[in-house]
Amino acid sequence: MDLIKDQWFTELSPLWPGQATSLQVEEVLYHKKSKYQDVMAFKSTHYGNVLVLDGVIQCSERDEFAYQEMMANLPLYSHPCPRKVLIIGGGDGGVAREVVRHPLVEEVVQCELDEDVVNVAKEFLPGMAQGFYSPKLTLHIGDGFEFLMQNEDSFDVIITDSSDPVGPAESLFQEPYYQLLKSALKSDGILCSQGECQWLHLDLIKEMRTFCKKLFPVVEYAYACVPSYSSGQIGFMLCSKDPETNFRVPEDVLSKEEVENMDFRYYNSEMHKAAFVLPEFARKALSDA
Ligand code: SPD
Repeated sequence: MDLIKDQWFTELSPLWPGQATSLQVEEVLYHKKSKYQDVMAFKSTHYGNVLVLDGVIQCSERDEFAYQEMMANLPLYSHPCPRKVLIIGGGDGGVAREVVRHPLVEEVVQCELDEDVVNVAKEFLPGMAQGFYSPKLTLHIGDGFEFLMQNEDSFDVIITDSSDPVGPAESLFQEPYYQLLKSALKSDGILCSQGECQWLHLDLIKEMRTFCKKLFPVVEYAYACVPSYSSGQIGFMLCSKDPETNFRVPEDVLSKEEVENMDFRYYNSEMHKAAFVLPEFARKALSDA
């Protein structure tokens, strides 16, 4: 199917039936099939450069910071000392960019399946890909499942920055993957995974929350507003092995000056707390009662 018609890219997917997001295209920068998926980057008229995988928008230069800052900092600021971090996926480099600049993080390992995505990001999304050049980061190209199996009891924080649960990322939304995440975390480890959208995928989120609750003593769902994602929102599934973790209150509350010095554009301590406050329909669906 043609993804671009009359200079408009339209994002159609069975994951959001009856609706679509369109962005006006100035120029297609890259469009090829990798070993795993269809990879496209285009320059849009109002959202900067945009990365699209299998027809679905992954990030735009205009609003990527909302997702990447929250994906990285919700777990990092919920852990008392996040020294060693693993990122699964995240081939555009935006989450890595955020993780490496956290002052307590010493070592970051990233496991991305598709090297073509990394190369496209380096060429067309340089603001995101800068994380790849940090001396704290080691990039491993390979399968996340295999990597987790070989690294038990190793990480303070694991972040899964995946695409949606169709194609290469489907298994990353299922219980066996979370069992592996659990075993790769240290005894007080925390995970944060792409948790889809409460307007579109409440049943999936419920299902994920149910199996996460079997595996972890603390499980929470948070969200951020990202205009270029379908329905304008995306969520994060957060789990901790430490029963004392309270995701809703950051370990380190940042002053206005600290937020400015870190150059955050979305994350601050108030946003951290607010991200867990859900609208009533979602709160009810995701509560135990
Ligand atoms: N519906 C799109 C979800 C995309 C989530 N992953 C984005 C990758 C950004 N680093």
